[in-house]
Amino acid sequence: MKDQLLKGDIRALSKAITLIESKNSEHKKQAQALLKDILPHSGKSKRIGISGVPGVGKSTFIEQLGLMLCEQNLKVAVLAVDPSSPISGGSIMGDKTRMESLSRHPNAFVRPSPTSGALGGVERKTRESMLLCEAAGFDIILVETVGVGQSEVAVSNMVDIFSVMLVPGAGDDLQGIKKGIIELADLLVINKADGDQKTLAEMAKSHYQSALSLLSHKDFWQAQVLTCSARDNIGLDVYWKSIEQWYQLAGKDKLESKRKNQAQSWLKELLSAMIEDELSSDPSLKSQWQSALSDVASSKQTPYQAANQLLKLLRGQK
Ligand SMILES: Nc1nc2c(ncn2[C@@H]2O[C@H](COP(=O)(O)OP(=O)(O)OP(=O)(O)O)[C@@H](O)[C@H]2O)c(=O)[nH]1
Ligand SMILES: [Mg+2]
Repeated sequence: MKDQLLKGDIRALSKAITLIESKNSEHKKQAQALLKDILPHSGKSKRIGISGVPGVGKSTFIEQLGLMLCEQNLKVAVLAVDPSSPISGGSIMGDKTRMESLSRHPNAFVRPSPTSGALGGVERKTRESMLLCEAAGFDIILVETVGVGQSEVAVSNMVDIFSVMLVPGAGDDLQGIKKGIIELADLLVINKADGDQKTLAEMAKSHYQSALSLLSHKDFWQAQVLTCSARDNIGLDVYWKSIEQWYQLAGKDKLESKRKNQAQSWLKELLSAMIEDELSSDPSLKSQWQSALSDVASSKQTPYQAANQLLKLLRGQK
């Protein structure tokens, strides 16, 4: 599968992503072995995140942008992080993530969000799928996520550039978005700047520009505000110019150091999630994990004391 994948075979890529998403332990092993093999061939793409509340126009935007880039002979992969909870059922982004014209383009690969699992699991699968797409020779990876808190933070930690899409006139413009999300954004894109909404979009743009000017500069890049109409395909070229400008300003060194930091924080997050998983699922540790949880809840132990004890247990297990 590796050789086919490196040649850019889309079927091999699809199969490899299916392996990564599988719950079967044999598949999991195969997936990790494959990832290890292809890792040296990853890292060559531009990684772009696009988030925004449901209905803001993310899929329309990504489809138009994707088609524009495919026409320039670039290979574009689209991945999605849909944090729908298995409890509420169904996906938030639904069928609209299919992007039919883009999917049919020979230079494009569109993969919907993994359907199950907690955000952590979906996040891991998306990160790993991204590596596979890179090994398969995709120049650009677009990651769509719906604007509901956690998933935005997760996506901003796996991409080079994080864009947040907004629509004009959604109540008080500055309340339409949490400050935290503005801080994550490298690009704010006000979509649906067409028809009656055009003036509102320009007003929103200056609101956001002044809001952003109150925030401190990010290293080498000051977040930009753009308007566009994904429906009418207006402003997408300007958006892409900003992306290219970002890569130019970042240069090889800053890009590498950003990705290094992301990989290291991902390792740290994974490690603590795996430790928790081990404690809560291992039959011989489970009961101590449960008592630690109740002890800290009833103030019988401090979390520090409980963590120390659990760590001792884990060490003893070796
Ligand atoms: N007027 C106008 N409508 C748009 C524009 N972009 C998208 N829409 C419409 O807005 C609706 C939602 O578009 P989507 O692209 O599905 O939005 P989304 O953000 O992907 O939505 P979710 O995947 O559900 O989170 C659709 O009816 C689009 O036709 C635009 O630029 N202008
Ligand atoms: Mg969508």
